Amino acid sequence: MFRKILIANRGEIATRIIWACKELGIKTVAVHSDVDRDSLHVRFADEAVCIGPAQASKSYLNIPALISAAELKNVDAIHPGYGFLSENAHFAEVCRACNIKFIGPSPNVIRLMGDKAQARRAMKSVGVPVTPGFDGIIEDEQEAVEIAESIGYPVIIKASAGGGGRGMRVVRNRDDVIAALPAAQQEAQLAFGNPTVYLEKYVESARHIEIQVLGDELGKVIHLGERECSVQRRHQKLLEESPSTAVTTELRRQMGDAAVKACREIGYYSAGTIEFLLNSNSEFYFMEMNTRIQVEHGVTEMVTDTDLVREQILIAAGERLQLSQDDIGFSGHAIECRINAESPRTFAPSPGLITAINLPGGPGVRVDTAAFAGLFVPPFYDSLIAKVVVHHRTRDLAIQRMHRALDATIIEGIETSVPIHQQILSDPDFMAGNISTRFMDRFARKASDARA
Ligand code: MV4
Repeated sequence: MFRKILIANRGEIATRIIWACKELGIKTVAVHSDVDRDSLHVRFADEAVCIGPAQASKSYLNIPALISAAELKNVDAIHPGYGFLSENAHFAEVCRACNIKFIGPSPNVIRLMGDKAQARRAMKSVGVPVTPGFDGIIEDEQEAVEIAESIGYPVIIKASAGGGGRGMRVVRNRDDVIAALPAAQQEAQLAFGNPTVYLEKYVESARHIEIQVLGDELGKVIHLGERECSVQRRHQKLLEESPSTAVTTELRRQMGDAAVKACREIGYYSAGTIEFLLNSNSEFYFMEMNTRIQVEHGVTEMVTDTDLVREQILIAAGERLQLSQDDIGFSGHAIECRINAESPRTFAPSPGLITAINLPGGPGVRVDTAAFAGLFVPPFYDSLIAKVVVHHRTRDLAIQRMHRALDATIIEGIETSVPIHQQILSDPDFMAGNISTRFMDRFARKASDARA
């Protein structure tokens, strides 16, 4: 087992990882930028190292500074959290070369899944459903039109190096293709330094359903059911839940089996997520694989009574997975609301000083946060400041519990997304479980109509 772990992250996920380490009796080293000197993750870790100025490229993304800190403090492993270097295959390789265990899957798997066109091919070759499409990359306009017409409109142009919606264009006819192709290539070049794009059939008004997996280094893989992540705005998830109102026990088994089979075939270990599109006929298609612990892992932990970060650490230490598929039960319903420091109207970031804060508690309420009264929320990083997660026997009860929890969530000094969540939870379509990736567009229209 590891003696000491460095956490290459900040905010709520850094504290979440420290909690798991404490329960395992593992010492922790926090790293922080200049502006994060007084952060909670620094306070709760056993040791801390300043790794650079505020700008992430000079601190939390600074591989030499992180490795120096790891060597200085003589750690056995690095947990990358989510974001930052968590899906950087090069960083995982550098850790390996320095004899520091990277808590995540192998560099090769990170690299494979980071290339979305390659990931699609890999999934298809092991029998995971992908949408009809073209397995090569697009060379020119004429080829794009030919392929689009052979697939049949609508099709979607995606960046190979992409993910999270950047460099993506939905096209519905020949003219669209001609206009969108260079735009998508340019956007991909700008965002990822790689203009490569591919084409596939566009699945209309689908749900975003993702399957949580755990695999060990001995080849055992299990799944922990789904998370419903369709409530998103501009590819930023706002609220997640498990189970999905669209997933039956049988569909969960099918999607879970597909995810497990895929992970076995690619030699996946650690925690991971396979994202699927689910259409209204209950047909599902591979979208992307996330090779990290995700923001929304807590909803799965609540319905399956597991600790995914603890499992990740044990797996990285080379232990065999104690959990078997038959041990995984799904109990009740969990919902997570992401509380961001942002304007509830414009969604613009709202950094600043938290002058007062009250966080909810009581039965079935979990809050993951590194916020406190007196914290200055810096403008340099992601605006997520807290995750309120509730659990109850049924979805309706979980919604009521979330209303109660958000009513007690008082954050003064900055604007937050709490009011958005209160509105979403009161929306008739949301309450009926009638959601798709178009939910927030309809929601925004309804809100502006109501104001007019
Ligand atoms: C799709 C799709 C429909 N059909 N692929 C969004 C980000 C990236 N993960 C891929 N995405 C999509 N891929 C096909 N073939 C629709 C989306 C999509 C989406 C997916 C999940 C949640 C919100 C979304 C919003 C717009 C588009």
